[in-house]
Amino acid sequence: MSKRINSTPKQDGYRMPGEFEEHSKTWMIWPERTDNWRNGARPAQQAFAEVAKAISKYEEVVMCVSKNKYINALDMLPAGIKVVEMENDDSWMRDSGPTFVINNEGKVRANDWEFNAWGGEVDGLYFPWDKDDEVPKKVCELENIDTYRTDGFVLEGGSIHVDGEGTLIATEACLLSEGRNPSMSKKEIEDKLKEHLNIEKVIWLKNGIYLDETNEHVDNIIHYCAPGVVALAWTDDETDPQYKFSKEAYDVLINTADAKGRKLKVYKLHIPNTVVITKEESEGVDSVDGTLPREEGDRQAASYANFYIANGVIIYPTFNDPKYDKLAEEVLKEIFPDREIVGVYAREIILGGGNIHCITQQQPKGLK
Ligand code: KQY
Repeated sequence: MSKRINSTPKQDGYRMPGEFEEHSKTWMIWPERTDNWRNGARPAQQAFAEVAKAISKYEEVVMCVSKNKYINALDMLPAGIKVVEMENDDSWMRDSGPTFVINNEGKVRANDWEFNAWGGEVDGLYFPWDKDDEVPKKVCELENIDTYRTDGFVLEGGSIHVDGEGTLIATEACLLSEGRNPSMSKKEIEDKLKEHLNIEKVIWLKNGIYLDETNEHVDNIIHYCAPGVVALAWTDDETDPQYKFSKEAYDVLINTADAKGRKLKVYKLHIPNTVVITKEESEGVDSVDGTLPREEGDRQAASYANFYIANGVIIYPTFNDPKYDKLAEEVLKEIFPDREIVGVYAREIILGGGNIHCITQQQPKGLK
């Protein structure tokens, strides 16, 4: 049985490992809400199945599915993927799921952050979100992993990236947003992150990806690839509003030492040509009060930085972009010469507001 622990990971000698450290498995949630996913969520389910299939060639994947969609998911997923019943409000395991931590003996625990659908009553993306908020507890119960619950402190896993060696990168646009922890100062938020992830230094970027509905999660603009190495979403087009965001982030990253005093090596990952919602795509989404509308012509926050590192492989989003899909693959090959680089067509995922990193959550390999 999993217990709730009243201290903090730091006090107990646990730290959040880098995503590039070895995993025991990947957790995902099956998409189904028709006010976010078009055409009864069927195209999104196919895309999620492709992502799960690609990862499962390298490590175990567990797909959490509501009671209603359990048989549908079983039918659509290959036999090697474990399917477990778990109620949810949507399918963003990076954000609603647990953030695992590990100690020097290889024992694994997890942070169970308070989740409020990216901004609660201020600018949250749907209501209610109580089932999502229970996901970490249920995942950890299945794994017999003890948790640290942060009642009163809201965070999503996609709003942080760590190197596992003391440094965390986040955006001010997200972590200091009104809908998360408005009564806490920047310093208080940093202190909380230090206690719960066992880091020593936060590198603050101002913004993330232009029009990202999560208030600009960091995992859409950068990816920690190894200690001292970061991939950054980039554009050379100075007239694109993204240019300012990426240029400012670049300047911060190349001019800030990490917790170990290292200078960061920054790789630029050019964003794809602008992805916008078509009329047909917009019409396929049920419009519901209190949920973000999906309008024809809306620009999507598409970025190749939203890839996933699994054991021996990088799973990165492609957009059928004749130029930049290939360029992203080349840059990723240069960054990760020892991993395979696998692209999965991700248009249906970005139409829901996120990408491959946002729908996956790694559980580190422990010794248990
Ligand atoms: O990008 C993410 N991490 C999640 C996006 C949530 C979108 C909900 N419509």
